[in-house]
Amino acid sequence: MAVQLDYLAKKGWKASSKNHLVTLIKMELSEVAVKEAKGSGKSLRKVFEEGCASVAAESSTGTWTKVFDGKGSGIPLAAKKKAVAFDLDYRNHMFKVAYPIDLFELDNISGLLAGIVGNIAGMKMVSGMRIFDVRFPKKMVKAFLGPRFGVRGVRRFLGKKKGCLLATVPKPKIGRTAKEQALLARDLFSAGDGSYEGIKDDENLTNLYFNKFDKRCRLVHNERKRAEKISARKKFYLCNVTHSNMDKMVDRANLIKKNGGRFMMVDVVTTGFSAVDSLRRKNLGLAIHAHRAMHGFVTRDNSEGVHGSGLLEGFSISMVVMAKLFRLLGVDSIHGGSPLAKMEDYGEAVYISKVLQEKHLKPDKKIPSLGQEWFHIKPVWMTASGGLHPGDFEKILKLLGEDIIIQCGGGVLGHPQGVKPGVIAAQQARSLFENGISVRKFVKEEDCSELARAVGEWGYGPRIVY
Ligand code: CAP
Ligand code: MG
Repeated sequence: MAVQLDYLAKKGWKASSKNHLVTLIKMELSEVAVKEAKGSGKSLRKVFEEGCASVAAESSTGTWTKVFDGKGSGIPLAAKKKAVAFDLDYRNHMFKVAYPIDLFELDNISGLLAGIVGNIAGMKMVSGMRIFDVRFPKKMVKAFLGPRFGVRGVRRFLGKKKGCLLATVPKPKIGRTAKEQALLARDLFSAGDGSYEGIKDDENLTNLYFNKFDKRCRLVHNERKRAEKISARKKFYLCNVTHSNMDKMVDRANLIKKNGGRFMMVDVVTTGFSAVDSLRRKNLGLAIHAHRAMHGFVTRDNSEGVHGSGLLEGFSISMVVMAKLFRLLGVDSIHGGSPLAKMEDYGEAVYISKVLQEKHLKPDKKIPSLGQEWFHIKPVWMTASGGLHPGDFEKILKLLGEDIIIQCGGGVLGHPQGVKPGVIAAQQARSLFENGISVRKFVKEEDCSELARAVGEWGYGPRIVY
């Protein structure tokens, strides 16, 4: 689409951190665009520039052709408030777009995305695109509450001054009755030294005839209360309120509160930005645990270009962007991958933990990124999950730090000696790390320990979820 190149900033132009929202994009030109260029004698450089300008136009005030620009046309303001493409990297086909924030309703994520991401993946001249990052100016960050509890608030209500949190999601992911899930909670909370903190619903466990939400909520929280009394340690249950009807989610959240719960779990991608924003702004008094089910259809791209250089074949938005959006919207913890789990060839998990927890986030040296100032927005727990087992804890804690929830399903419930030994293996792995003792040394000396049996079964490094 030929547009006036006034959607292209002059070389060397820089966005204002105060008045612009900035996106970082990689874009591949389609065969149609390349062919057209060859046919019209245009250089590929020129076509790339046009493509960047088209993205800026299409995602702000422009369209594919000149339109009526007389009185009442809106053109003068459109020209003033237009986005511009800048910092073009002709080799890797990367570029940035700067949007004046007057283009957006400051506290409206859905509206923002309809602008900056809305139509651009549909452009004929583009054959692949990835939104690597978005950087929000202070005025927009200030429009959001961010997490109500965050890392410190959760530590406070759990009475857990330091160290990571351990949780398990029942596997099979669906199959237990509410009563059976409650009995599993009893095993998790009582095994070993009683220090295992959490149980979580799986992302697709909602309200099923054999595992009704209200019965599961009541029975598992009863086990939590029982365990807290016996162990004098606080526990948590990430109880999944997910539903496409907000009223039902609020009813479920209130039932969690009635049972003395401290967390609700929400599948934030399938319920959407509006649901998460509304749940946070209702201030229901519960920490929000965000599961990212379905994110793979947004964040995944198997082509070489996903690392910034090389050809990009798909259309995607990075987990870095998703993590930023949900931290802004106010979740207290979110699944962010793990340095060892599925999709880790992106090498993003460590940076995602920084996106979630640093106040003055710098761009990453390897991942195309923009950094972010977070102002009042609290740090968020990073949940590391996906094929993890006690043999992984040492590396994960070294790389991600201790403000994380390590979530093991099969890695605890699949222990060769059973569930409670699986919990004990996890407790041993955490305590070895906290005492600076190498797992390999321990396993060699204590070859009959539950941890040694777990390592004997799974070694070190995650089991890739097939
Ligand atoms: C992980 C997951 C899976 C895990 C846990 C979860 O999601 O959906 O159930 O793989 O099972 O609910 O934690 P993320 P296991 O990858 O988005 O964290 O430990 O058996 O892999
Ligand atoms: Mg799951």
